[in-house]
Amino acid sequence: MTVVDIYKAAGQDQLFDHFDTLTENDKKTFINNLEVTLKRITPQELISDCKNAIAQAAETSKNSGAIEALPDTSYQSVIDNPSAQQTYNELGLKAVNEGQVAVILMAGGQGTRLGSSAPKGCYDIGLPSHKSLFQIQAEKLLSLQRMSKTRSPIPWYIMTSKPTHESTEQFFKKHSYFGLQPSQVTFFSQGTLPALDLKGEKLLLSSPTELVESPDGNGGLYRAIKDNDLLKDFKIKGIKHVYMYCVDNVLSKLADPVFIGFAIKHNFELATKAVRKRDAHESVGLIATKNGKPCVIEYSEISPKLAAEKDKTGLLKLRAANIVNHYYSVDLLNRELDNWCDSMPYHIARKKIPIYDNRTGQYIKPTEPNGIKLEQFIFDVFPSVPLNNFGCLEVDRSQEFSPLKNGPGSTNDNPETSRAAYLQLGTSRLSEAGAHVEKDIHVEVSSKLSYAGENLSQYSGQTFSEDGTILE
Ligand code: UD2
Repeated sequence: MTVVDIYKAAGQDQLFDHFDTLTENDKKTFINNLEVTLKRITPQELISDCKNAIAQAAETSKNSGAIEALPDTSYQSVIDNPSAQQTYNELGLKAVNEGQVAVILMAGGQGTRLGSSAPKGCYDIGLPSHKSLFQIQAEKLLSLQRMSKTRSPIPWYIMTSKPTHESTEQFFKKHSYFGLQPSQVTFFSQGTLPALDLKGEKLLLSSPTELVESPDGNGGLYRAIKDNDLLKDFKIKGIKHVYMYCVDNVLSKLADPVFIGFAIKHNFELATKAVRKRDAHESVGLIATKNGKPCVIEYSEISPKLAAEKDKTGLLKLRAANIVNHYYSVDLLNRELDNWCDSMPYHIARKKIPIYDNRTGQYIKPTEPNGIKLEQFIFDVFPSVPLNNFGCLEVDRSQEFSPLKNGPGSTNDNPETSRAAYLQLGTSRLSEAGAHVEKDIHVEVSSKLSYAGENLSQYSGQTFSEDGTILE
């Protein structure tokens, strides 16, 4: 069967309504693009995966019977628990010191809600230093390397996507990797998936020779790890522990020794962090169990009733908010990666998708959702791990979670809230170290100077009275 036959056999004749008007060269380009997509997924698989995803989304929001909060045996809090925090921190710092820890950053998302065309990591949240998210994160690695006294730089694997790859690499080169060794930073790209019409039956064109394609979700990470052979690199480098996180959280503690120590101490092969939900309908996934297995119920698929349900103590029944900070042992990745790549479900998102109409030759920018984008979610592998092998660590929201999701001036999770959270955290740590910071004064404490509040005693007794002071 030719490529055209394969697509037509899957009911995609509409893709070729304009085929005879194309030049020979454009015909070749179009066929080649279709062939590349076939390698990722056939149109038949795509349509059946989409149908399953539509059914699954309906089922999750309707049938929440088997969903329960995590049992206490799988859930621990380090809030107001300094002794546990210290025990875990020491174990984690030892692992970092011995070069056993790598970091994977998911940076393939397109900051559509943020309203920026550049990769989110490039975003300037308006700090006095005007540092980008990428720079703040790079500086956390520098300070953690110093604190752990490791001789081997922490490997940082940055997953990009087609829309973010080039500009992300250029940004790091332009800023000389923010002081990191270029060899410790690896960029790798995730895959893409074709989009479909609202019924999930017809593929869409973005131009006369291209399908509409978009990044395959942060769950595309597993296939990207496999396609880029990262497990081989982990083996060569002696990596045993992987910390994965979300680019848009300015407070994320890269390679967090407390979190890694928590997993080591309890022999968890998969672990995640949680903070208390802000309110019943906050747009966060909820860490729970479904039929006795660990899972995350995404905010876009949970029923409003279950999201607001309270337990007998009067607190929200599901209140462990997912902040996209995950831990994996390399042993688990070695055992499960292939199975995860082959078995992960898809999720749908109804979006306004710019398309090319090949009957009229017009490019259309819709004002209403006109199509479906399919994506995979990174946490959909959680149910494949037994509950006794899974840990959830509750951390202090004010120290670890302030996501940048929405544009300036929006209600929450925006540049203003990210900036305020970062400045507030640094200023409170400075005060705790004995400095005197006057009322309403905020000091930017660089992440290169201090990873988690250490290294600030040198300012004890000093008064800070100028707002926006920067401590590098
Ligand atoms: C994510 C979580 C959600 C919630 C919230 C907290 C998932 C699936 N959902 O929702 O449970 O806790 O964050 O802030 O994790 N990304 C890629 N490639 C893609 C799509 C996303 O790398 O194709 C990255 C993206 O760059 C970001 C992270 O994954 O670092 C989260 O992506 P998002 O903004 O799409 O997730 P969100 O906010 O809908």
